[in-house]
Amino acid sequence: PQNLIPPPLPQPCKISEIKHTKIFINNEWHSSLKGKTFPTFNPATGVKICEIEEADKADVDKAVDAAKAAGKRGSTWRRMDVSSRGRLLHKLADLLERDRCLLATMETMDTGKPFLQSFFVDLDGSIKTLRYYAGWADKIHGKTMPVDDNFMCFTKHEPVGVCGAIIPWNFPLLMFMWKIAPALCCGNTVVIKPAEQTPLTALYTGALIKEAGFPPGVVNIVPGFGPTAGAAIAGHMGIDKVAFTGSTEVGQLIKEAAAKSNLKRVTLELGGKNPCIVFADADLPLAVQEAQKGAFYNQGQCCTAASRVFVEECVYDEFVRLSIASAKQITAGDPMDPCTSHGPQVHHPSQFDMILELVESGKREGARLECGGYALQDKALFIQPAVFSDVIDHMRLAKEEVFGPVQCIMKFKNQEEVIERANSTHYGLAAAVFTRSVERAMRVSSALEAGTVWVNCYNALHAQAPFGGYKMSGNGRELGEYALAEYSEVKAITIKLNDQLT
Ligand code: TXE
Repeated sequence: PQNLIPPPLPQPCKISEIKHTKIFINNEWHSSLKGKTFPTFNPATGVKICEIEEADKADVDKAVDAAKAAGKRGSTWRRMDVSSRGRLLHKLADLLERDRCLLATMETMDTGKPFLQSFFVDLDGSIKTLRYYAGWADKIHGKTMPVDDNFMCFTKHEPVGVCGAIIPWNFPLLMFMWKIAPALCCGNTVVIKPAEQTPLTALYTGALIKEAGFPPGVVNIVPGFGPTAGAAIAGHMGIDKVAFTGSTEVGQLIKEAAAKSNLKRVTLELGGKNPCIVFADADLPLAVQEAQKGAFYNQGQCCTAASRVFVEECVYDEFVRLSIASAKQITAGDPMDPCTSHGPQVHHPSQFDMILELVESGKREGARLECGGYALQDKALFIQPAVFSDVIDHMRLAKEEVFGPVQCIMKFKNQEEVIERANSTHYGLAAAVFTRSVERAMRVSSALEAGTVWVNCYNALHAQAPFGGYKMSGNGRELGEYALAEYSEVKAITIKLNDQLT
């Protein structure tokens, strides 16, 4: 009907000044104890946005003291009604909705991701994660167990205590929420370190946490570097659990530091080399579109990136042809422009160089670069999306996480062979299957060694569904009901009775 005019697209806001650049402890803004700062840059222009106060070990100690005090027995936070805890998480979600445009603009400024993606994906996911866990706050039940003899036994789920979190730069605000929302809904307190490349939205959220009414010390934010502030969290004797998202190498360091300090609980969400399998009976245009979304979304900087696309022999040439045509239509541009779908890589020079290096390695090793794969000269950190065909399993491109806009297409002959090849990696985060056969979809998704399998879709993530990796892609699960177990201790209380309960 004529009167159904679509609403206008959201537009970025003007941000003239970044107000929150300090360390957030006890709902207050603190300067770095060592007096150090570090810059954050806009990757679309290469221009410095501002200086951030740098947290180091002593600042982390201060934050842990605050978190411990906020979570101790008898504190306001521990005495708070569970339904009020849920209300606070909803209130924080309300404030994110109020400041959605500003937060999306800030996220785009700091990461380079296209504004509409920040607005519709990162902000939407952040708000939904908060609301999902807000709903859980008063539903974290124990059980009653029938036990032998004259006893009664029940379990109580209690907070773990101070939860440390170390997050990456690809989805700064969303990863912040994936960590704090389940931690808070289970009654924990938090010390969280944003990535040094992208601290802005985390710090802005500090102001919202205070405005929402969380008691001081419940959430503390320590911007800083990995080997200093990050390592201080992983090895801290006063932190009871650490949740990490980042590289597999650093994940190993975190687990080692946790083991060598106080055996704190560890959850890890690490890298992936995710297979995306396209059978000849698939809806081919859909498979092309989704596989490419999987490869290029967020400039390829996704742990779930579809970095090994296996295509059945008889549709291989057609799939490659359609993928090239689709990739060539992408024009990288100003991420603030709502029409842009592909922005620059995050300001992380070693990552940028590594992507181009892997493209070179692919050419050297005999893969066929069909299009893209070069830095756009006149622009800061832009890379034209690349499509490689004829990629063979032993090539670096097929084995290493590229973390950039590079699609690698490989050929397979039959189902057993492709399952074997898809699983022959140390990673096991995500996988996808494209087929019209339900039988095949079930068989292949059962055989794949991955924490998530998508059927006829890609990157379909929901706050309600668990997310995490098999093998070296991680330990534990985030999101969904499963995450609650990672943020709770279970206490069994056994009561001696005079007689058996009948
Ligand atoms: O990651 P790091 P980098 C993968 C991806 C990418 C590679 C390297 O393959 O190419 O990792 O990226 C903190 N103790 N992913 O070097 O270093 C760091 O400050 C404690 C996958 O940027 O792992 C940041 O906050 N913490 C990924 C966080 O770890 C340390 C997302 C991630 O940085 C530390 C990002 C230390 N010793 C990269 N060293 C995903 N799973 O989504 C660093 N850190």
